[in-house]
Amino acid sequence: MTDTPLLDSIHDPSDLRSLDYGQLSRLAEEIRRIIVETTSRCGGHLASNLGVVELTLALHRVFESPHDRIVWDVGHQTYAHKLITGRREAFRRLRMRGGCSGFPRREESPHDVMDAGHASTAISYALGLAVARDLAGEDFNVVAVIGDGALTGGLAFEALNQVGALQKKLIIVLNDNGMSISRNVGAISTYLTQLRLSPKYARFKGGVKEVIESVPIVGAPTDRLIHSFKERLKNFLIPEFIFEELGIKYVGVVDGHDIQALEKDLELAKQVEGPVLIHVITRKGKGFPPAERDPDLFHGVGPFEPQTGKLKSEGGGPSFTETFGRVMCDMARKEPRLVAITAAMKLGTGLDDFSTLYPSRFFDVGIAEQHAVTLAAGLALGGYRPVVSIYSTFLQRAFDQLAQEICLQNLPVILALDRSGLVGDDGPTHHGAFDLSYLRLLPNMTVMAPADQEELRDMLWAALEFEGPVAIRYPRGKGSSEWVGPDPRPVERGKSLVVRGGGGDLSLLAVGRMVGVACEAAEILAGRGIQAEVINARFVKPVDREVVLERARRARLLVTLEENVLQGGFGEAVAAVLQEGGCNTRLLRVGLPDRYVEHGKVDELFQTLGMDAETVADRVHEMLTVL
Ligand SMILES: Cc1ncc(C[n+]2csc(CCOP(=O)(O)OP(=O)(O)O)c2C)c(N)n1
Repeated sequence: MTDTPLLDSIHDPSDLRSLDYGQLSRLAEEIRRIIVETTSRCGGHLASNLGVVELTLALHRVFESPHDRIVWDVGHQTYAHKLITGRREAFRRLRMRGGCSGFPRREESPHDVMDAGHASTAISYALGLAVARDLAGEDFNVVAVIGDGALTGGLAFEALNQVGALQKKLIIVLNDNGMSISRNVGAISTYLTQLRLSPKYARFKGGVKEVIESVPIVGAPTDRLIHSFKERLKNFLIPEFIFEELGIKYVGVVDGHDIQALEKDLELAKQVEGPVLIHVITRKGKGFPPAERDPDLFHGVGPFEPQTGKLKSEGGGPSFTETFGRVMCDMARKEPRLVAITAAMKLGTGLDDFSTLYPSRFFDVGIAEQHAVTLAAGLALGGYRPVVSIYSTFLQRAFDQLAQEICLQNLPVILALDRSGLVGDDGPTHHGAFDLSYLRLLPNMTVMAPADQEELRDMLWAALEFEGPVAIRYPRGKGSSEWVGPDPRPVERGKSLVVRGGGGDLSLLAVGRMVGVACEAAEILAGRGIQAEVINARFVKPVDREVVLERARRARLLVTLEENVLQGGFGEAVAAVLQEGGCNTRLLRVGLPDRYVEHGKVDELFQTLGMDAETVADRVHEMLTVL
């Protein structure tokens, strides 16, 4: 049991105000110990959280949450915030069923301003809150905390654009650690590095301003000349003017691990009438050497040994992600036009080796999913074969780009959708619950789902041969195959595969990982004397109409199984085929419900949702008895 006397005395952020700076630094150490201990058991966003402990304490001492609103971008860095806002007990079961979410959730605490999980939203939220405050004639502070990684997202710039124009009282804390998940990318990131590495600018700034201000202004013609001279001098000497030029006061740079310094600047910012940005420098992984050395690996981790940081191995064959990474390298060797695009998820999507082997054919665009998709469209127009590797949940951002820039023009872009279906611990913001629905409705799109890693390999190779856009969606974690060789088997477009023969009056048509569940359910049913055929659908678009209609004509019951919301999913596609084919065969659709699914282990969630083999077998059995 970790000894944390100071943290034990904090039940509400107001309790922080009676502590002196010595006690605060000991409290920060206690919080770090709890974060490391808990994350080592439950997994989570370790490095980001260790980096913002002092910043969190300073924010909660200067501002009075929940009266003042602290809006955390992404929300993956809110562990210290949770620990000091009365959630110590729930934090013991971080990301587990019934325990604390790994992200802000309004239902958890009044200190969580919004439910979060996707990046680059904080400034928009904060501006909305500030506008609402002023419209209602209320009086409170609004603070948006956004990382330098999240600042690569276009949404953040759309917000800054309006922040500068509206001039509302609003504080933006830029938490700059030089890292997104991997090292941050792009011109803005280079610009921030320039500011960070030049603390002299911060000291120098005041002096330079005075010099500029002291340039005399006399008479009308000189006025314009002098003004333009001042502008150029300013831009040359003070690069932080990029924010100032947008109408946002800039304060920085501030050491994000010095609570006293942070408090001073936050207090200052509180006095400013319009928008102000405080540039805070933090170290990702601070205080836990393995995470400081390897912040990208420890950005989001599974269980590890708290003493050494050694990750606990899951065992078994390669994950879908690893398989994707390997196959991409194989394909790149044979297809020189193949290029890979990721939106700040190089490690998460398995493109690490690819980026080393083929640096000129690899593009990390930052947290910019919309741009990733349109960039792919441009590359395809230029004769290349782009593969956009992206988590299912984050592709939601780029729906219009898929519709307009990819599908309308039938461009040969491959979308590799990792983390499709339930992701488990990260919960509702991260489940890939909708992709089959939002992809299926787009003309020209082919949508595939492999049942295991070997089939992922086959589908990736096949996608290179298909015309037009192709999406391949696969889940987090390991599939059933132990080993994946390099040579693909052919995949015929729109054709399903029988994986278990049955008695003819019951067919289970399953998508992706649900093929495994269907096989298990068929086994259970066989034990009860009911023979069920299992078909791996492989294609959600186009659906294998021939097989569906043929089975429908002889079966008493068809069952579809998918890890996607039932609305607009595979089951609905099959229902349409049945209706159009004039079949009134009974159809049972198994899939995700019409609500956001909470966090927890995938197996547990499957059970709760009635999507595990045992429950599916029971439901099928019950239906057959009344048919
Ligand atoms: C739209 C979207 N794309 C991708 C992600 C995955 N993601 C979570 S945190 C993160 C990096 C954020 O970097 P930064 O804002 O600098 O925070 P840090 O972890 O460095 O503190 C990414 C890419 C996301 N949450 N949302």
